[in-house]
Amino acid sequence: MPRALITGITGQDGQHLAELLNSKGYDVFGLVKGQNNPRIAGVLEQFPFVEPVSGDLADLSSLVKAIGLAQPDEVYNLGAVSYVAYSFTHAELTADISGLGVLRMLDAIRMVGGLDDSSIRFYQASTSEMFGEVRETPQTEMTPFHPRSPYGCAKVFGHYITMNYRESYDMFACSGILFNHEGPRRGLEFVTRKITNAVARIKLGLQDEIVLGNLDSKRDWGYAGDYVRAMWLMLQHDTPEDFVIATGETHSIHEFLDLAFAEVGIDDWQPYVRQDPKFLRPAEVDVLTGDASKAKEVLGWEPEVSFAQLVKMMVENDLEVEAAKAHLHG
Ligand code: NAP
Ligand code: F7E
Repeated sequence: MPRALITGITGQDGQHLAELLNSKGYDVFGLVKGQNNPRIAGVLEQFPFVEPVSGDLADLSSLVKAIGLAQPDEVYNLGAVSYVAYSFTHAELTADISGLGVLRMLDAIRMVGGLDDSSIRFYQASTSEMFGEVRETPQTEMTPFHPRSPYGCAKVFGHYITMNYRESYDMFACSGILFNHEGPRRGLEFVTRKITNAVARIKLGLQDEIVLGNLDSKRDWGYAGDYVRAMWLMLQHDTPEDFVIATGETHSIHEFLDLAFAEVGIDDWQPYVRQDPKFLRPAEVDVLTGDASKAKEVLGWEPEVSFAQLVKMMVENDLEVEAAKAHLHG
């Protein structure tokens, strides 16, 4: 059976990828940071087939040990400080984990696998945030980078060091440049889930309003379940290459609000939405649109879930989750 090590196993993508690899017959190992932590234990309980291995992207020796224990054929490096707003107030931490963490993982693979060993295939979670202040639309694998946050800057380093180790040491190392992808497992701090969770709570009479920042941003939003399929396909390809993964459609936060509120029968959301400057960022990424033609041609990858289906899925999930919580508490 093939063996895979996933960093960021407790995150949105880690959970989807673990399920996908398990369904394909992999032995799945998940890098877990920190000491005994009830939150992490709670997540891992849902994935009994995942073998947890202790390790932190800030600590090279822990990564060497984790690779030694898991003996993976494939490593998916999804662990990161991934919340862009947080990266402005924790810039050094973000550079350390989301940037240098990639270098540490690549070095750990070389140390365990042998210096010229390309037998461990490596996936790096690169991001559309590297395009930032976009130089052209749509963005492809060839579009120059112009990151707009410490997160984007750290990811540019991770992207280039992955490319550099591929070119220098003949490693099977590649990056997926993934545009925003969401779903019921999305963290509550990200704008899509923040909206769908609040919409559900408003519908259930548990909350009065949503407080947001910049409503003018536009994103190319896809479904996380579709995107982890692309990660796996990239590591099954004959050669290590980088791929843009996106839907090719851009939608505004206004449109997201329209669909999410319509799902619970509210046509005019203006009375429920307030803006607060505390959610504005020092620098913003205004609009992103990805061109995933290369992934379609080379990997045969295409997204299956539409924008409207995504919003519906997230609102329905939050209605269920919030109703169950309300029932439990009284
Ligand atoms: P997420 O839900 O925020 O998950 C991040 C994961 O990283 C968590 O499991 C977290 O563990 C782990 N982590 C944080 N610090 C770590 C450390 N020091 N050592 C080891 N693990 C650490 O992120 P996601 O949405 O699943 O995204 C997965 C990856 O894709 C990230 O690298 C993200 O930057 C990138 N990405 C995401 C998107 C998107 O739209 N979702 C798009 C492009 C790229 P704890 O739970 O223990 O904190
Ligand atoms: O913000 C605006 C905000 O935090 C989207 C990460 O997964 O995708 C994600 O990064 C937009 C921004 O995602 C609020 O200013 C308005 O313009 O959901 P977000 P993100 O910054 O695009 C990329 C591809 C990644 O790689 C990242 O890891 O929405 N916005 N009001 C808000 N955003 C948040 N979070 N909260 C608000 O109240």
